[in-house]
Amino acid sequence: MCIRDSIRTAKEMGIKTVAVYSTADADSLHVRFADEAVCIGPPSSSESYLRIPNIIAAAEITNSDAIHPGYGFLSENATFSKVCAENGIKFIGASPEMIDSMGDKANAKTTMENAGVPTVPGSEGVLESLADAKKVAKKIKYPIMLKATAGGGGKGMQMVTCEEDLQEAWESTRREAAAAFGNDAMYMEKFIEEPRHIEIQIAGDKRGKACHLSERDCSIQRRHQKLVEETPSPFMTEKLRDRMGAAAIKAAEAVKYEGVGTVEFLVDKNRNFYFMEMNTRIQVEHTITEEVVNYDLVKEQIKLAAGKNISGVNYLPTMHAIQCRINAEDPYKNFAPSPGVITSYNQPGGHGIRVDTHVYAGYMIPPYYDSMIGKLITVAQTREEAILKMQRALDEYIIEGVKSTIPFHQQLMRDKSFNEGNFTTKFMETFEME
Ligand code: MV4
Repeated sequence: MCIRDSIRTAKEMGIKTVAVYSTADADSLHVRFADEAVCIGPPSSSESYLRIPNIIAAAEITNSDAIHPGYGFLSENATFSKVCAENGIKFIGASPEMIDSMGDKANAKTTMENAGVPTVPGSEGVLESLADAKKVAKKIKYPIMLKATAGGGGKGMQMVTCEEDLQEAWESTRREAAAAFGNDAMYMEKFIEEPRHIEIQIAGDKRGKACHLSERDCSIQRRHQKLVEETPSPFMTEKLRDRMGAAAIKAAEAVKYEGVGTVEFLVDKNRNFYFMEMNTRIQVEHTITEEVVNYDLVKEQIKLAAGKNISGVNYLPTMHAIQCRINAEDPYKNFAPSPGVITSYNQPGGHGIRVDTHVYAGYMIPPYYDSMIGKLITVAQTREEAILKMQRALDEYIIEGVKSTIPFHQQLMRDKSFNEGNFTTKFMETFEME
């Protein structure tokens, strides 16, 4: 994670912390703020942050009781969760069985359908053959989506508009899935036009009891990378939140989900919603939920891991929060990565502003990892005020030496459709920098 979130929370809870870092991250703030730090390898994440034996060794030599995996790297790795358990280290995340079960998208969908959670009409589990695909498509009618069961997050899927295109799509999507995931099993769904991406934060305990913490609207994304998240969703109604919240709890309780997680839905223009995926980790955008329900979700993770029971009361938003992801990318050049040294840095502050970051003036953003510089969050009584506050905060945010997504967010916060709450997952396809 912005590994610092968990260090901060742990400190407040009186828990000693150990940071792990690669040689590219020796100067990172998480290294400075943890009680101890262990170097786990060279810059390449496959030789450091993703190398399970190195992480386990770091835990062993520091006598660590638990590992908080953050939100990237090994946070949804079933093998890692298993190896932690085998070594007597508490993995603050999902069980290996849960990660595997929800990681197989066709299986996750069938599980949810059987539990009574709304899903998109489509194949029953995975497709057996091209002929099977043709039959299902004829029944649900084009356009359809072919999806790799091992995919997710937009990888290994293709929209098909007519039967003539099905064979080629079938072959190419399977080839891609085989190469990317080593698994070419496919399933099919009716294509939902211009959906919104709205997800429900949930928390579950060891007894299998769950509650929800309302939604996040993540429709502003580009190539499956989220740029802005907000809660409540401008598309939400009390009735829809009740229904989606109940469906998310049903989903969590059906699999006896333990810990915090997210149930992702597609929502169409008529406010029909459909289960899409379940995330078995804390997410980058958990911050906005923390702000509107006024609760530290990392603390909740640690408490649930220690055996806390869920009361069954749901958490409803009392405020409006927006998060802009500040990335080292050039929005004028198709969001091309822009690593390098931050020569000058000033971050915004004041009432209702939160900045979660690991950077500072003089910090070098290495080219090896994702390009997130930080997360800028505003909280206010209304959406309108949260947007105005974000405009002010963005104008105060100075980052020199690298290009950042700040100009994009500045333009977005003044965009008419965005201000009207009138946007879907297609929004970024037509957005252009001025
Ligand atoms: C869809 C869809 C339309 N219809 N499924 C993209 C990520 C993956 N989790 C599922 N995705 C989609 N599945 C059906 N039946 C459209 C998308 C989609 C999308 C979903 C959420 C957020 C952004 C998106 C961008 C393009 C496509």
